[in-house]
Formats: sequence, structure tokens, C-alpha cells
Amino acid sequence: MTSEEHIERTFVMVKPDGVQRKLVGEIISRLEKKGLELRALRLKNLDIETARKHYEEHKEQPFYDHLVYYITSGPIIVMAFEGFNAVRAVRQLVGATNPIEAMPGSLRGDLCLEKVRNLVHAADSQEAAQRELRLHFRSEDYVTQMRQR
Ligand code: 3AN
Repeated sequence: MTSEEHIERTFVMVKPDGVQRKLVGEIISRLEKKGLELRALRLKNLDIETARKHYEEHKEQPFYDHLVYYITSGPIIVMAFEGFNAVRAVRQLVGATNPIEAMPGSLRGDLCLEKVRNLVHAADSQEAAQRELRLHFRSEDYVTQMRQR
């Protein structure tokens, strides 16, 4: 392990289009195959207040209201994944915001077309990951690691 590699926890959400299109299994599978470990998971509807907080950094953007409307339109999956450099690793697997620019092989590059309905959200920094994990999970939602034999 180099000094740049460390175990992190990151926040990942399957957006309503991902749940509706039954891509939850595929998304989790790709993250797990990379070597990331699932530590918490919930299927839920997001209330408007939490959605507004989640997208707070975009509140001045013209697409903010639409984003909040969309993210509360149907069930989502919220997850905590753990692993080496998990924040960057997940962002690479998710791909660029605009699916047309996302690399083939990434989730957005392979599986979606639109900017708002772009399948997955993943925290873009360790600070964002901490904030989003706190917003969506309580401490008792996390599982502990497998006991060493
Ligand atoms: P990412 O999800 O790739 O980190 P952000 O954080 O820049 O992207 O934007 C958050 C969300 O806002 C995106 N996932 C996307 O759904 C939406 N979004 C970003 N840019 C636009 C845009 N120009 N028009 C419409 N929706 C956008």
C-alpha cells in the first residue's frame, strides 16, 4: 500500500431511473467486482427536504428544482461502499456526468443517455462522502466487517 492509498467509505445512490430499469443488481455487481465492499444499503423514497440537502451545492443552478423533483419521483437505493481510494474508484466506474461523454465501460457510458436520468450518484470527494453518508444513514445502518478466523 502506498501513502496515496487508503481505505475510504463513499456514498453511492442508484437514482430512480436505475431502480425503475431494474439495473440495481448490475450496478452493485460492477462495484463489487472492482473489489469495493458494501457496508450499508437501503431502498427508500427520498423526501423533498433530504433531496434539497443532498443537492444543496447545486441550489443556484437552473436545473436544481428539476433535480429535486426527479430524485424524489420514485424509489432509490442508498449505499455505503468501502475500499482503497473508494471515492475515486467509484467515480471512475460511474463515469462523466453527461452520459454521452462518459467512457464506454463506465456505468453511465454503457447504460444511460440523459444528464438528469443518469442512473447513479456518487460522492465526488471525501468531504462530500462524509456529508452524504451522514445525511442518508444512521450509525446502526452499517454492518461490521467479517470476523477474521
Ligand atoms: P455528478 O453526478 O457527475 O457528480 P454533478 O454533481 O455536477 O454531477 O451534478 C449533480 C447532478 O445534477 C447530475 N448527476 C445530474 O443529474 C444533474 N446535472 C448536472 N449538470 C446538469 C445539467 N447541465 N443539466 C441538467 N442536469 C444536470
